[in-house]
Amino acid sequence: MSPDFKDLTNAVRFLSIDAVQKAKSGHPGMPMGMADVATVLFKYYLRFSPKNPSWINRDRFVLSAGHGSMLLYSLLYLTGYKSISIKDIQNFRQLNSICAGHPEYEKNTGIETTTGPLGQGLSNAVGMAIAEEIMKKKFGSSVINHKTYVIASDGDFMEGISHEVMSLAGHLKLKNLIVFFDNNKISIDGSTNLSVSDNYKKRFESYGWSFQEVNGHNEKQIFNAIKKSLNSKKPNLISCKTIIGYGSPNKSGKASSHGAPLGEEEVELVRKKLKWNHKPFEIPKEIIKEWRKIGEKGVGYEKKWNNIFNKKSSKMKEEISRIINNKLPNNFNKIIEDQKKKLFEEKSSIASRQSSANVLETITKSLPELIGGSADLSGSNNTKTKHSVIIKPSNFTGNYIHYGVREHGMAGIMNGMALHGGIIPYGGTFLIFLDYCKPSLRLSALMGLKVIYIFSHDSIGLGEDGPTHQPIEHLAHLRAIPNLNVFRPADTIETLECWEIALKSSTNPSVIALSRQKIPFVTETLTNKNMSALGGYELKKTNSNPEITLIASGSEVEIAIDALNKLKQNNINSKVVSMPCQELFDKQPREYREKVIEKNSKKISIEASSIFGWEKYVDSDGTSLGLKSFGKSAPYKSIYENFNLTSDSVVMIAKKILGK
Ligand SMILES: Cc1ncc(C[n+]2csc(CCOP(=O)(O)OP(=O)(O)O)c2C)c(N)n1
Repeated sequence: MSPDFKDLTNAVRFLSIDAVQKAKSGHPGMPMGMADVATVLFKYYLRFSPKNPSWINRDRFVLSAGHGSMLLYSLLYLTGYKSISIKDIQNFRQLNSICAGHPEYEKNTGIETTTGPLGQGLSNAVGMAIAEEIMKKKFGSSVINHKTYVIASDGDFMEGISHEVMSLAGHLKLKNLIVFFDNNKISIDGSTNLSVSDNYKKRFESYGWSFQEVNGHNEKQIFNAIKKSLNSKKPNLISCKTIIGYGSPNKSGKASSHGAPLGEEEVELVRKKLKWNHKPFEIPKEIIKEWRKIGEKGVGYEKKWNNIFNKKSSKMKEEISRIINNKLPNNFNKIIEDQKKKLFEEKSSIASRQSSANVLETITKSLPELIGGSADLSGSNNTKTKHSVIIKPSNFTGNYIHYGVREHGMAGIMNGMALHGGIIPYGGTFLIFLDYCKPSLRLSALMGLKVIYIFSHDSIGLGEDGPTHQPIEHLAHLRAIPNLNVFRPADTIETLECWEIALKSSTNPSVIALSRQKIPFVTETLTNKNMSALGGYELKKTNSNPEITLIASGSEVEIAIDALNKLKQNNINSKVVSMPCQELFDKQPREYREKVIEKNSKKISIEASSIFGWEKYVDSDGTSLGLKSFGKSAPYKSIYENFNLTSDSVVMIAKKILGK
């Protein structure tokens, strides 16, 4: 007898619970509860290709309830992805196993993204759905026409980010987004009645979503709901009433099945109840065969798509291949080179946020994959240029997204666009509001995504808006995140260079911190070399044996140069090091670093920010100028004076250190 629907779903359930049991850790309840929904999706609807997990027009599948990762691994193994073997499943949650607890993202494996921090997957999926619409508009619906499916749990919808992104998805009418809500009414602390009384139907409908509710264990109902959603004009929420830990006599419907192995005895009871007479990790051949048949359908989907794609113009094919493979256009270096020359001739003293806008103005036309936006601060972040075209509901011709006041959503959506491929997202807000989007920014770094964060108003230099708006600890915080470049450029040339590096960094995100206030042009010599790529470099010195090295970033390079001139008048030789990116400087060879930060000199660092972290450059007999408290509300020059961030203070400190 050929395997039936129950056999298919039970294969998913038992692989999941046996892996969790073997690892003695993990979350069996969700895979047991959602096995039916996932099986209907993979069996009847999902267009995917295990033989080519990166096929550009595949449907995306996001497991926002990432704790249920065994559900995904089981599905990938069963449908025939080479990336997941039965051994990998047996190694669930072990060192270096691809089957990690919360796998986030693994390129070319079928693991699109599953999020540990609840709510993130929803935001990624919204980003993927936007990316799909943008690319469809660009290349035509015969080439890009996929869906984005998500499984999300109670916890996902409790998180604030879910509100931000679902609201924007409704506004943009992302009809190709289909979210399955694992509505099992259980979270870790027990019943969701403890903390939620939302009327979900009203909630989702008020966002402009279509809402359906099904019994999440009824194949037909699930099938029909997905079918209906395929023709929807709105984003789709399918609330699936499920039983967590389905099949477990003593733990189903209870929080106890959520996040711990069921226990050997209970697993045996589940085997009896679901009539699964197979040993752990043993899936009968006929059932595997049936699952593999589902995976093999992908060859046909892809073949059909290739036939269409191959008939497209070579220009289009090359362009798609370029942006999918993260390659910049051939003329990109020339554009940067020419602009650098121009900037050097102009020597403009402008706010670095304005310099950033100028960079965007220069590159946007040649980089159609660059999709910008801001969380309602476009005019302040200078992220919108004359080449920006607004993306509107049901019209994705543009290259600029008004995210609204949704910093967290913006960052999660940018991750989703980067994960989708074919898009380089950049988005702006004030540096202070890093606090409102940091969880997603951390995931950009963890997943190694090319996402560019434009954080303007980067210090007390923003002035009168005062301490609530003045970032203090934020740069230190960002610099503590692995795999992230934090740039703070000092003038128009450095801003161009930092943008160039960010655009050429394929496996890490970048933050470009920008000043609100005007800053002078400080570059001394014109070179085609990207000096900011060294992280820090010698900008100016008064002789070859400086007694003092002044290390500064961004707007404080001006103070350092002023101090150098004043020190000279006091017969003290010094040098100024501009440090636009500590992460890149720290990667330079020791000889270079010791040459730039003169080993035998006394060091003073200057940054209008927390001094935390600068101690690595100034020895115990050096000093870091910065802030140890929150800022002040006043015109910016008086705030700088209030905190002794002036060239006179630098001179005084230098003299003191040198005993002069
Ligand atoms: C941002 C965030 N906070 C907390 C957690 C820890 N956590 C993991 S699952 C979960 C809630 C589980 O409830 P639900 O989302 O309904 O999943 P289910 O029990 O249905 O599997 C929590 C609080 C997390 N992963 N992310």
